[in-house]
Parts: sequence; structure tokens; C-alpha cells
Amino acid sequence: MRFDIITVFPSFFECLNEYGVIGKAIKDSKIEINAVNLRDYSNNKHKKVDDEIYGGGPGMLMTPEPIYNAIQDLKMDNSKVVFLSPQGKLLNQQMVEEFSESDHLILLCGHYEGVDQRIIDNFIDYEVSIGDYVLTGGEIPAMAFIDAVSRFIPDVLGNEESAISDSLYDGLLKYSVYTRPSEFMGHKVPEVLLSGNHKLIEEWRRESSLKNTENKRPDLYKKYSKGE
Ligand code: 4HQ
Repeated sequence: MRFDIITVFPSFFECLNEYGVIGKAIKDSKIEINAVNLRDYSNNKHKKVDDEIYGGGPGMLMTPEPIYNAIQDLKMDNSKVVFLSPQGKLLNQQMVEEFSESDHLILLCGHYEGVDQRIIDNFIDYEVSIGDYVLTGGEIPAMAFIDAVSRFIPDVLGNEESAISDSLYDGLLKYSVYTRPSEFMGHKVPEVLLSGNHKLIEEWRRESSLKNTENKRPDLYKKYSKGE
């Protein structure tokens, strides 16, 4: 899978090469990440990529031309163009899995007050939000998106970090987990987990998963119970 990122801060993405699971996925050529500088696509002599908003109001907007140029330059037959924005569809695990089947994703990171609506209406395939809060730019959302999607690409996670046992894989939160010591500050690990009885452990984990979801995320629990 290839990710191209259109941003005014391309160096922001360099850290992905250096850390953990994503760094290794890049080294192993499971994913390829290429951040391009939007300013390189500006025909303006000052490399300007923003302008005032028609109708007035505070702040600046990203102009359509450099973004259009960048998308045209990067786009291939099988590309999907994603704009990270608080107005987008709220990203969830199901969407993440669907995006992980793509060959090529182009991520547009907004800045200032956002981008000209004509770009969103005509040249973007998916508008995606990572949560109902406002950030200063789309770079952190793009990184969160890349991280979550990459976990679902074959061989990116080792088997010790199987995506299948994770929270949200089947719409439920994960069961509670424990490690040594078996007693800590007087608090004991649930007896059954030390029993070696795999059938009972499976049952306990299923219960724990349902309980965690019901207590912490009643919204997910309701959906799950309804079979959605
Ligand atoms: N921003 N989910 C504003 C976000 C955001 C989010 C990105 C800030 C776009 C213009 N993106 N820029 N939440 O807050 O994706």
C-alpha cells in the first residue's frame, strides 16, 4: 500500500520511519509513505497556498490550484483521495479495514480555515474525521489514519499483536488482561486465568469483553446487541 500525503509540513511525517510497528512496515516495504510539499505545487512566485475568504470573516483558506495540481500529479487509476476534516465521516474500525484494501491513498492535510469547497466537492473521494474536536491541522489526523489502516495490511502486525483480538475488531472492547505478578498490592489476577483451562479462559474473556463494552461504551454495546 502506498500513502501519498499533501501537506505544508512534509517533514512532520519523517518520524514514522523511526518508530515501532509502522517504521518496520516501511523498512519491510509493506507500506510506502511519501509526503509532498503543497508549496511545490504553487505557481505563485512566493509559493503562496492560502488566501482570504470570499464574503469576509477571519482567517485564510487553502487555495484550490496547488491542491488540484498535487492531486493530478499523484493520482493513479486506483487512487482514493481522502481529506481529513472535522466535517468528515467519523472514522471507525470498519472503515479502517475497508481502506486497508486500497492500493493507493492520497491524504490531504488542511490548514488555516480549511480548503476551498470546490476541491472537496469535485476532487476528493472521502472526507474523514478522526473525532469531534478541532486540531490545528490535518497532519495528526493523517498520521492516525495511516497508523490505524496500516495495522490491517497483511504482515504489518506480528502474530503477538494480532489485530483480531483487539478492541473493536468485532464491535466490542477487548477483555481485561493481566501479567505477573499474580498478586499486586493485595489485588489478585482472576483465578480462572491461572487455571490452564482454555475453554474456561475463553468463556471468561468473552464475558469480560461484553462487560467492558457495556460499562464503558454503552453506545457500542447497544449496537452489538441489536446485531448491527
Ligand atoms: N482538522 N479530524 C482543521 C481536524 C480534523 C479532525 C483538520 C483541523 C483540518 C483544516 N481532521 N483542518 N478532527 O480537526 O480530521
